[in-house]
Amino acid sequence: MKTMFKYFITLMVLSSWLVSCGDMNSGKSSKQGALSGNAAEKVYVAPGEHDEFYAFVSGGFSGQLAVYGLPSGRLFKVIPVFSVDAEKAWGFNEETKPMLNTSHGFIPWDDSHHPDISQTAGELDGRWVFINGNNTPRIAKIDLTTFETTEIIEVPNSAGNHSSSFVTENTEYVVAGTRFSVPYPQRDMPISEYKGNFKGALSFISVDPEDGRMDIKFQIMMPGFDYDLSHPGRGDSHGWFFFSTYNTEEANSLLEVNASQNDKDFIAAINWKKIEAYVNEGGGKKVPANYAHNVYDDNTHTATSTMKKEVLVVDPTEVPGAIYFMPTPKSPHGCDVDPSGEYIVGSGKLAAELTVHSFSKMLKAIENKDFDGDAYGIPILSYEATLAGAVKQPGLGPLHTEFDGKGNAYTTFFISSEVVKWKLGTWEVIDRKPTYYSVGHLMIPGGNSRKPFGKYVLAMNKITKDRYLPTGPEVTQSAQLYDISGEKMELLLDFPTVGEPHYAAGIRADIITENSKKFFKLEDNEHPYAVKSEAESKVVREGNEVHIYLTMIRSHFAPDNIEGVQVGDKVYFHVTNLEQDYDVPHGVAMIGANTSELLIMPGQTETFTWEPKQEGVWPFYCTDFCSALHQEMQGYVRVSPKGSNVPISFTLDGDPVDME
Ligand code: RUQ
Ligand code: CUA
Repeated sequence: MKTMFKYFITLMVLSSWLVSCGDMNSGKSSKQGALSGNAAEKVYVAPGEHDEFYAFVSGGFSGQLAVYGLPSGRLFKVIPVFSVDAEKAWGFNEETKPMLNTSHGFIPWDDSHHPDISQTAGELDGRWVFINGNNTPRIAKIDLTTFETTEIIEVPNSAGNHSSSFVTENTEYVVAGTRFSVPYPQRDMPISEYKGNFKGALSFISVDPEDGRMDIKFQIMMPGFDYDLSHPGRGDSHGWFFFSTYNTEEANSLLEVNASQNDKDFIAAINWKKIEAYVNEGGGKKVPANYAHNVYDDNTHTATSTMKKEVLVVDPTEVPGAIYFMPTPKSPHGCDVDPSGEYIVGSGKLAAELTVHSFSKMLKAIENKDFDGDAYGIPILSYEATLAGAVKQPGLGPLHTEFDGKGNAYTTFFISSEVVKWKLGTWEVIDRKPTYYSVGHLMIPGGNSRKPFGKYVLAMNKITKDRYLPTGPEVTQSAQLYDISGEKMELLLDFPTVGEPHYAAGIRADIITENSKKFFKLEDNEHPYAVKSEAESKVVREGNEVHIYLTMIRSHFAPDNIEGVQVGDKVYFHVTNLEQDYDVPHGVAMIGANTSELLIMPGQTETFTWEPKQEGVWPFYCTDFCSALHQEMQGYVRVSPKGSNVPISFTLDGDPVDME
C-alpha cells in the first residue's frame, strides 16, 4: 500500500511537471518519491574517510569546473578556468591574467560545458581534464597533479564551441567543434546569405604526450550546419570521430521551427587518422588566423599568452574517403560511442526512437558505396545501411547516453525527465527512473572510455523547483546519484551544483591521488620576483614603481612595515610563500587595492598591484587562517605625498632596513 502511494506521488510529481513547469511547492510529497531504506548508507562517507570517485562537474555559465566526491556528493574545490575567481586570484593577479587573453582581449568569463579526462589505451589515466569554453571558443587543460588550469587555447573560425572537448583514445587529440557556423573567413556579409557561405569548423587539437602542450593540428571546414556534440571512436573505431549535427537545413532565423524541417539530420563520421596522414604529407592550406595560446608555467608560476597567426585548414572534399554523413532522425543532440566502439548512439531531440548506428555496418556501407546522395560533396550513407537498431518508445526528448561497460546504456530524457536503462544489441528498455527535473547530461565514471567503472550514474538536472529550500527566483541546479550496480537503478542522493552542470567526468580517486602535489618546491621557483628567504626580502623603487619583495611564513610578513611609498606610485607586491609543507597557503590583501586578495600556495610567488590614492598609513594582512597567530600576520605601508623625501625603508625581523 505504502509503495503504491509512493509510486502514485512520483507519478503525480512527474506528470504535473510534464503538464507545465508550473507551481510545484509540494516539497513534502516529492521527498517521499524515490528513496529506499538503505540509500543513506550507500552514500555515507564517514568523517575522515575518502570518497571512491572524483567527479569533475562543469559549471556551465559559471565558467568553472567543480570537483566533487562520489558517492558523498561533497564539494571539494571549484577550479577556476574561464571566469575570474577572486577566491584564488584567478584573472586578478599578474601571473594568471594572461590565461584569459583572447583575440578579443582579456575576457573574464565563459560558459564551460564538457569536461573529459585524458586517456591512455582507451582508459582514463588521470593526467589532465580538458574543458571547452563555449562562448569565446577555447579549450582549457587542467593539470590533475595541482588541480590548476595550466593551458588555454583559443579556437579560430569557430563560434559556440560546443561539440568539444572530447579526447581520443590516447589523448592524441582533444576535439573542438563549432555549434554556430560562421562566415569563413569572417567578414561583413548579409546574414540572409548564410546558406552555402557559412562554414562549421571542426578542430583537432594535438596534445603532446609528454607535457600535454596543445596545438591546433588542423581544422576541417565543414558545411554550415550546427555541430552539437561529438565522441571519439574506440577499439576498432579508434581513428574515427563522430559529430552530431542539426540545422542541416542551414536556416538562419527562428531555428526552433526552421531547423526542425528535415526528417533526418546527420552524424558526421570523420576518419581523423586519414586526415592526419593527409596533412602530414603537406595537405591542407595554411590560412591567416588570430588566436591566443596561453600557457601557465609551474616553475615561474606565471602564464604567458602568445598570439598565433596561422592555422591549417582542410577542405573535406580534398580528402575523399575521410568523411561521411550518417542520416540520424530529428535534430540529434548527444552523439555517444559505447565502450567497444561498435555502437554510435544519436539522440534525436524530436525523434520517437533512439537511433543506434553500427560502426562495422558503416564500414561495409562505405565499401559498397551504399550512398544516398551527398551534401556539399560529402557522401551521405544510406540510413538503413548503417543502422544497428533503435530503442522504441524510450521516452521524450533524448539527450545523452553513457555506458556501464556491462552491455547496458543509460539515456537521459529531458521532456519526460528520466534516465532510461536499455540493452545494447537487443535495444530493450530494462528500467527507467525519474529525475527531478529535466535532466541534461548524465555521467558514469569512466563512461567515455573503453573501461567504465560502472557502479554509479550521475544525472545533471536543469530545473529543481521544489527540491530545495527556496532561494529567491532561482533554485540551484542539481545532480542526482543513482546506484547502477543492480538490474534496477536506485536513486541515492541529490546535491546542489555550482552553476549549471552540463557534463561531468568521473574517475576512480586513487588514479589521481597518488600523483597529487603537496606543495611547490621553493628551490624550483623561477618566478623573476621570487625571494627564497626572508633575508632576501626587499623594497626597490624604480621611478614611480615600487617593487615589494614580500615573503610569508607562519605567522608574519617580511618585511612588515614599509615606508617611502608616495601617492601616484604603482606598488607591486611580489609575494612568496616560504612554507614547505602540505596545505599551508597564506593570503594577502591590501586596503584599497583594486583587485582580489592573493591566495599563495607553499613555494609559490604571486603579484598584485596597488596604486595608493591617499596619504596615510595603510595596513595589509593575511587572508587565510593559517595558524594560531594568523590574526598577528599583518603589516603597514606608509604613503607620503608625491615628491616627499621620506626614503624607502622597511622593517625586517623587527629591525629597520634603509634601502637608500
Ligand atoms: S549540452 S544537456 Cu551543453 Cu552538453 Cu546537452
Ligand atoms: Cu598567514 Cu594567516
